[in-house]
Amino acid sequence: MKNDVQSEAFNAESTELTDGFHLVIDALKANDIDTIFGLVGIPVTDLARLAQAQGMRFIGFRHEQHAGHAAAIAGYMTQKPGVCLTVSAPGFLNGLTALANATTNCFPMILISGSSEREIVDLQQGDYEEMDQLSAARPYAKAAFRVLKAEDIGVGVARAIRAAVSGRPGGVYLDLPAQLLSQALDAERGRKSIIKVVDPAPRQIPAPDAVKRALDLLKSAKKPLILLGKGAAYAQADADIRALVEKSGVPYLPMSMAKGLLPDTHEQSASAARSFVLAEADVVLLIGARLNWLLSHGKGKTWGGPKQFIQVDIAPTEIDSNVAIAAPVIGDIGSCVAAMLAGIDKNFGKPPAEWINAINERKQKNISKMAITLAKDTSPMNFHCALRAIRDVLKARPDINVVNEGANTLDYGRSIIDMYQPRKRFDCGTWGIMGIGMGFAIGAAVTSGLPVVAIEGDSAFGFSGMELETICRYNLPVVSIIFNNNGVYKGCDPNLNPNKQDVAVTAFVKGARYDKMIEAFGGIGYNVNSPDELTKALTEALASGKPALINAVIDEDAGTESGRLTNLNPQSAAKKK
Ligand code: ADP
Ligand code: TPW
Repeated sequence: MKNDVQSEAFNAESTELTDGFHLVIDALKANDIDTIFGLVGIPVTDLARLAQAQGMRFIGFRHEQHAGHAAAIAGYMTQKPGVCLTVSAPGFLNGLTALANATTNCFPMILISGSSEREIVDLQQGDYEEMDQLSAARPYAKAAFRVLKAEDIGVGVARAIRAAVSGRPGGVYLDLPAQLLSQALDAERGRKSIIKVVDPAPRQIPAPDAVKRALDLLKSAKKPLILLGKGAAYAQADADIRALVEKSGVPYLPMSMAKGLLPDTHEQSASAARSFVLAEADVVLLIGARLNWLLSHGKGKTWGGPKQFIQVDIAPTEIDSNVAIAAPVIGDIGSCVAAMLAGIDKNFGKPPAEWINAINERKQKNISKMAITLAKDTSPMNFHCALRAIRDVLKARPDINVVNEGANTLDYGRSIIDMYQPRKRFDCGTWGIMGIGMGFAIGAAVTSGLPVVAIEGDSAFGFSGMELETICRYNLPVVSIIFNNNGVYKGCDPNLNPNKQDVAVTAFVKGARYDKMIEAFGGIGYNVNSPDELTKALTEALASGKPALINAVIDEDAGTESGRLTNLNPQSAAKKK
């Protein structure tokens, strides 16, 4: 009988071989991952070629950060990790921002980067694009793995998928050294090493006593409120969430990316009375929303009088992270909401009429006031009339994905543009990051096959503007609308330099024509100065189904510094004290 070493050598000579490149693609495909967002170079060009040859889509970007954002938003939309592929060191670092943003926002994605020779990196002998990428990724990722042997690729990909989507979703880094990719392996052994992950995000059923405690508290409330976060949108428990809201009769507020989980026009939406309900509510049920800065950490003036919180979340350590949570319900949102829904029968009752009437009164007052502001056309346009024009066009197309970033453009956009379907609004999220625009737009268009309207501040757009070429190359139905007010926040700040050297720190070139940028790549450009022109351009661009960019000229004095976050600027905060 031959010993193992002899049989290994014999097999290698006589049987079919595979290699690291093939095994990575096989492992991704075995787990139904059909798209890679990335940017090629040593050592991953052949990996991308092979992916394409094997029937996967490879969407090539001009900068890795945007490929990473595309992967992250694909993960958020589908509950399958979006995959981003980069080269080593600089390419990896460019992608790392997106990975960190995905982790912060609880989006599942996997950043796969090629890396240089381990022996040289560890001895710091100066390899091409040398970097200890695994150590660099670890603090910014939910998990980070390196695979050194071709036969471990199946395990590496399986662990990355599980880490990305189970529990609280997040970003995972997978380090693939160049040597691994070219390592040969007996094909049969390779095939056997691939793992098809079974139940990657197992349900986590809440404890019945936790559900009862939550329902008892909700039932006892005189002024209950439900707050839906993007975790609730991610969970894809749309029908049960709607039923919970409707059967309980409790008014609700959607966080930015949870808009559309129930249509913004729903009669129980308290969005138009947001400050009022946050200050007045006595019991607040949080579903997939954290009490972070976006909710003033659950305390202070925003939250007014005393209140008790019920929090539904998959992450037990989220509870009590800012204020005491009276009734935590830990589990996946689908299971938690279903369990709560089962406890809401006709004995549960409805919230007191005084509470509902008080909210409706506020809503009507605020809506009428806002209608007057929105109806006013200004020349040049302000944020309100430009957004009204967009809102009215999008009303007829509830299937359209909306990307939104900037300061004023984001803050006004969030409140003026209504959403009607879940997981259609993608924005700066938990970090308030600029630069998600074109990456999210491409990710959303590729993933959904539906049009995208990206509503962008001119500064925000600048972070990812070169991806217009990517949009045109893949002929994606993305219409970017640039709110061009000549600068960051505003375009009319004075230059404070005593010698009048340079322009103001917030200023850009005046009268820039962003529409010309897309024309350079064969897309359609529009330059608009009025709401009517904007309506016409957007309608025409959407009808064409082609890549388009609308340069919307906005009054350079219309915005405020930092949009609605003025109070977070150190100087303004100091002045207030
Ligand atoms: P928002 O910014 O909309 O307020 P956050 O990102 O702050 O939302 O909160 C999302 C929360 O949802 C996170 O705490 C996360 O743990 C939770 N989450 C995400 N997916 C699920 C899920 N499937 N089940 C339960 N909780 C989830
Ligand atoms: C990665 C800081 C917050 S908002 C903003 C910047 C630069 C742009 C605001 O101007 P814009 O919008 O887009 O023209 P508008 O509507 O007010 O005219 N770098 C990163 N992220 C953030 N958040 C910043 C800088 C910032």
